[in-house]
Amino acid sequence: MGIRLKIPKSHVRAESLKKREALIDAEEKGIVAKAGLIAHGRGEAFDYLMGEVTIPPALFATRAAAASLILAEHPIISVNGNTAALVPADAVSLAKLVPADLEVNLFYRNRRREIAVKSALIRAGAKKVLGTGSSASARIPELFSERRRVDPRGIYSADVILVPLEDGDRTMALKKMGKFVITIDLNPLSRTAQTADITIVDNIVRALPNLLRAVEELKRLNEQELKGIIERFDNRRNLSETILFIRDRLTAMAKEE
Ligand code: PTJ
Repeated sequence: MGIRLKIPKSHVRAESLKKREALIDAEEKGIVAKAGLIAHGRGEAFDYLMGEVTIPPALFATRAAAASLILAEHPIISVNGNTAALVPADAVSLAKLVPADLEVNLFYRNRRREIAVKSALIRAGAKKVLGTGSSASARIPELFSERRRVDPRGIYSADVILVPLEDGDRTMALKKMGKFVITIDLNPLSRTAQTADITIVDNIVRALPNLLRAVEELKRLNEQELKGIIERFDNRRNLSETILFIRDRLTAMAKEE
């Protein structure tokens, strides 16, 4: 057991420190991979550059993602260790609202982690979780990491897949299978961000609650209106706007005394 930090409420970085503690705790329980802690650090750095807030291009992408999930015939939410540690309840609520199935999909897969991630989702209220044990019997072609193991009832046969905190290889492989891929990734330069159909460049702790709200709101629209939202969205342009937002923010900060 590592050293536990007592975080004073008044600490300027209290929220960020709490998230770190939650991830360290989840790593000890087998939910988060060791590399998940490193990945979080990279995410934090990008979050810092954006001011740790949801920026307008992220909200725009969130609406397009919500419309895509609502229109999907067989949507799946792929859950890895960091997602299960940071936002299990939001992932479960989103799955219920869309409705979509939840599937455990791990880069660093072993039986202990599969069970730990599935249990975290069940504790958060999930009734059904795909992709563990013998149910991960299908394979994503041309993918050699453990991420290739998927559930035939889930990712393998899905049309729209939400893959938060992803590695680039699987996004590319899923695209080759003809899937529509939505990702949440704080790094607008990552291969995943650049390859997905819709990239929400935001911290998953803000992005999932926003996505929930967007699905709730857009569910009232008809099919044509939802298709219009997706057609007006261009991922390349949105990523460019994100990068320009960071540039402008840094330029403004550099000019401050
Ligand atoms: O649980 P597993 O075994 O599936 O492993 C998960 C990790 C995250 C270790 C694995 O997928 C991995 O190695 O991912 P990468 O290639 O490091 O990519 C993770 C991406 O997520 C990076 O671009 C980070 O900037 C981004 N990221 C990290 N934390 C957050 C985030 N994006 C949104 N919200 C975050 N909180």
